[in-house]
Amino acid sequence: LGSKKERTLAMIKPDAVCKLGDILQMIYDANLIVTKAKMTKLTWREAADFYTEHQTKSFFNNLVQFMTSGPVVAMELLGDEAVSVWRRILGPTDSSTARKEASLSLRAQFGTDGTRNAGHGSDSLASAARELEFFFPSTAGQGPANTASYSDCT
Ligand code: DGI
Repeated sequence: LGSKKERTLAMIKPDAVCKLGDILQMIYDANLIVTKAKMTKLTWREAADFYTEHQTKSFFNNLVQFMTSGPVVAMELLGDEAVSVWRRILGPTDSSTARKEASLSLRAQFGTDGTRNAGHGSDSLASAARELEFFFPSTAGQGPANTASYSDCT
């Protein structure tokens, strides 16, 4: 009652994929459920497309360079207020800023700076819808069906 189940897109960036176990523990402790997961190496075009809203920014090339430097793990997380809960787990965008806070967020623990910051989380339900469709398209293409998902895991 009063709870709002949401789905959000969480992504473990190339610098933190080795910490996947620790990160899954944080997700579990926050009462979020992993309903879809995929490890993939983004092409330049895919990363640029994912971050298209930042294409005019000075840091865009560094961002895409970093995001294509190794595999990422994309997950659909389900839970009460999943969008804001996951963002809170991530912490501030810049990992150096994150480390100045009292609580050790994911970015404080596993990131390095403003570019290499360990993780991504959708910033709204609208972004979540777009970003989930990006990694887990509802219209399956070639290869194994990508629609496998727990219905709710409750
Ligand atoms: O939603 P966030 O990832 O916390 O932040 P965002 O959507 O504003 O930016 C997306 C990513 O772009 C962020 O995770 C890292 C990079 N970025 C954002 N602002 C800066 C930046 N990188 C650098 N180097 N400097 C910035 O000011």
